[in-house]
Parts: sequence; structure tokens; C-alpha cells
Amino acid sequence: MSPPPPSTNISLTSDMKEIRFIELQKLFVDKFKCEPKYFVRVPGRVNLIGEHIDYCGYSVCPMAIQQDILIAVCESNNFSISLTNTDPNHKDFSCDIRTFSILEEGSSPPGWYSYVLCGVRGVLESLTSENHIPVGFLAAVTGNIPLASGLSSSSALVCSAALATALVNKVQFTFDQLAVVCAQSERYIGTQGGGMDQAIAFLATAGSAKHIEFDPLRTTEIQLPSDAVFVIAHSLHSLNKAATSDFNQRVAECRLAGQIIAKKKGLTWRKINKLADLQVSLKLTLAEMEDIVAETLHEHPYTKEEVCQALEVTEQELEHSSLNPKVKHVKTFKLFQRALHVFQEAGRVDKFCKICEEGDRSNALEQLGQLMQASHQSLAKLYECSHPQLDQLIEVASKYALGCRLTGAGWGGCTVSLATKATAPALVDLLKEEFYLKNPMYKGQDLNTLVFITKPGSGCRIYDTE
Ligand code: ADP
Ligand code: NG1
Ligand code: MG
Repeated sequence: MSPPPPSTNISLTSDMKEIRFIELQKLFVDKFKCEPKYFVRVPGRVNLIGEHIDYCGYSVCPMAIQQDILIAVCESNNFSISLTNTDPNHKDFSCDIRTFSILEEGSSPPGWYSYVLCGVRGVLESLTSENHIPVGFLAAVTGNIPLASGLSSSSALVCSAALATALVNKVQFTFDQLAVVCAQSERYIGTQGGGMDQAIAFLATAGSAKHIEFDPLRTTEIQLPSDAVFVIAHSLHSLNKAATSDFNQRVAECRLAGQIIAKKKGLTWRKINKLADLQVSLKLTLAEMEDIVAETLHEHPYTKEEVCQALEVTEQELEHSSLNPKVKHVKTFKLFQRALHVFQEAGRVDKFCKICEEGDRSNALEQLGQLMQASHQSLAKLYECSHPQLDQLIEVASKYALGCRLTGAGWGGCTVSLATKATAPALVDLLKEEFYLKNPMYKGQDLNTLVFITKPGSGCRIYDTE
């Protein structure tokens, strides 16, 4: 990375009267016997549309939510990184900033501190000066983003750790740079994600969703219709994405679909990493890409042998060119279904943004709702990343919601429903009565943390205590 330009968008403020700040400060002082120098706050996000396409190079439309990760931090006077968490399930951890490894052998899912270390590693790797002596830190962490539930608790933790590392090491990055650094470094956790979560964490603005495009990263504000209200609901089933190979298998299936189509079309298939690369090479529209999928791929699953034959490579070469370690054991791949979802979902994002750009129109909300509904159908049927409890939530919500879909990676986690100012409170009550109170998995948790109205929040923030 070239020398970082002066940081223009890191705001240092001292508005820290919230009870969470005070409690976190107390934990910090009790644990480390000194005062924190900074607080770093990074929000979670809800993706409104554009699911499982960021890692294919296609744009997405998320907004930041109010829930966040908050870290109190100060530099350590040796090379140690020492971490503590307000949640006693997340045990204290310490290591040496010069020698740590992110993942411990055999620990699945990864420990919570591994996400912190991803952020640290990202910043350390981006330092331009070879002579920089890394500075360790003491950090107390608290968070209220539901864990492993598609609202991006993982990236909020990675991004806040990266910010903390940059601060104590006195290195300046712009938020755009940090978004790119963290998108890359979160992959050390083992999942091959796109850059949506880290981009919205750093670049969100209160009051609007963002249209996020990749390669290179660009963001544009999306002004949602004034009557649009979004309701998030938890399916009561969580999944840590780094604990299974499902996520990486989808990434691999999309890559293989692109490479096989490229080969059939006489392109240099090894250069095709993402489905968006293929579209650029073929110079076709998204609708035409759908036709290409139907013409060139078959619906029944591809065996590994068939993929090797199609690309004229050995299994070993395939593993090297197209598969990551977590999916080497996978024997069959659904290429038709995954590629079709990606091109259609990318088309829905374009339509969603266009409707929002056109401003308040009589049927704008209905159209947005239909796109969200279609997105979910595709995720459930073509992408196979829904969960029976997500589907049940969506069925219950359909009485009042204009549209409802799973958000984030899926296989559990949360739904996001589009409602209006008038219908949102009734939708929340309906979900409480018809989903949570009738579900044996609901064990008296706080209903207001399981189902809530949300609005577009702001991106990360740094608070200087001095
Ligand atoms: P998500 O959809 O929320 O991003 P992931 O499966 O990607 O879910 O990551 C969830 C993991 O992130 C958790 O299992 C935990 O290890 C880590 N994490 C998230 N929030 C916190 C927190 N407040 N404290 C400690 N670890 C956290
Ligand atoms: P969650 O569910 O928040 O872990 C993941 C990816 C995103 C994106 C979505 C699906 C990471 C860090 N996040 O989100 O990039 O691919 O799934 O749209 O890998
Ligand atoms: Mg995550």
C-alpha cells in the first residue's frame, strides 16, 4: 500500500455519557489498572438486497443498524495484546503482537479473539514502513449485535480491532482504505467473503442505505422512500459461518460456474475469479448472462470429476486453481442454480436502487417489497441458504410486510421485512405473538432484542478520552 494520506474522516469527539461507555470503562480499569485512551464504535448492518453476490463482484445495498461493537483501548507498554469482554462466555485472551497466530489448530468455530486478531493482522500487513515496531494494546470489548445472525457482528469486531490497532500504532488510514484492508483480513478467519460488511461498517451514513460497488470500492447513498420502515426478526437459530464449509462452498460453486462458462466460450478461464469478471469479458447484460447459464450449464449437480474434465485439469490442479482448503472434500457442485441466483440477484439490486432513485412514487414500496420477496425465494430455492425457521418467520410476516427476506449469509440468523410507518408496529406485535411466543426455541429471551424496527445508522466512530 502507498503511504497513507492524512486521515480526513476520523472524527475525535468526547460524547461518552452512555451507560455502556461507563460500564466498559469500569471493566477496563478493573482489569488493566489504567484508563482507556480511546473508545471505538463499529455498527452491525442489515443487507436490504444483494445477498451472496458481493464475493462475485456485484453490488449490494445494506444499511448500518444501531447495534454495535464498542471497544475501550489503550496501548500496552510491552508487545502484548490483552483482551477482555463484558460477556463472560468470551474468555480473556492475550498474545504477543509480534508472534501471534490467528487460528488455533482444531478450534472450530474460531475463538472470539481470532476476529480481533484478523483486524490487527490487516493493519500490520498494510504498514508501509518496514522499520515500524508494532505497538500492542489492552482492550475491553462489548457488543449488542446478535452473534452469528447475519447482522455482521464478526466484521464489526474485525473492523473495530483494526481501528484500535491503527490508533495505538499512530498510523493513518482513510475509512475507504480500512474497509478494503478489513475485507481482506477477515478472510483469515477462514471464510471467503466479499467486502460488503466492512464497507458499510466504515462508510455508512445515518439516514440512508448505501449502494456499494466493488473493484474498486465505491459507495452511493440510497434515499429510501420516506414511508419505508424495516423490521428485523431473529429466527432463533444462529450459525457461525466459519464453523461450516457451506459459505465457502457457495463461493467455490460461483467461481467454478464462471470458469466452466468461460472455457466453453473460449476465454482464458483461469483469469475468471468472479462471475462479474465473466460478464465483463463476455460484454453481456445481466439478462443475457441468465441465458448463457441456461445454455451452458446443466441443472443436476456437477461431480468433481466432471468439473475436472470440463476444465481439462487434474483434481490437484483444480484444488489449486479454484478451491480453497475448506472445500477440497466437496464432491458435487450446483453450478447452474448458484450462477442463476447471482445474475438475477444482481439484477434485483439494480432495480431496487433505480426505484429508490426515482423518489416517492405511489407503488414504490410495493415494488421494493416484491424484489425482497423474490430475493428470498431465490436464496431458499437456488442458493439453499435459508432455514425452516427463517421461512416460517417470512410466512408469518407476509400478513403485514410488503416483502421479507433473510439477511446476511443465512442458514439461520435474521430476516428483514419492509413495512410502512403505519404497519411496522403491528408487524412487530404479530411476530411476537405468532412466531416467538409459539416457538419452543423461544425461552423467555427479551423479545425487543429478537424483533425490532431499525433505521439507517451511522458508520464507525472514534472517541478520544483526552
Ligand atoms: P455474523 O453474521 O454476526 O457476522 P459470523 O458467523 O460471521 O456472524 O461471526 C460471529 C462470531 O463473531 C461470533 O461467534 C464471535 O466469535 C464473534 N463475535 C461477534 N460479536 C462478538 C462480541 N460482542 N464479542 C465477542 N465475539 C464476538
Ligand atoms: P455475515 O452473514 O454477516 O457473516 C456474509 C459475508 C458477506 C456477504 C454475506 C452474504 C463476511 C465477512 N461476510 O455475511 O460478505 O457475502 O455473507 O451476502 O464474509
Ligand atoms: Mg460475519
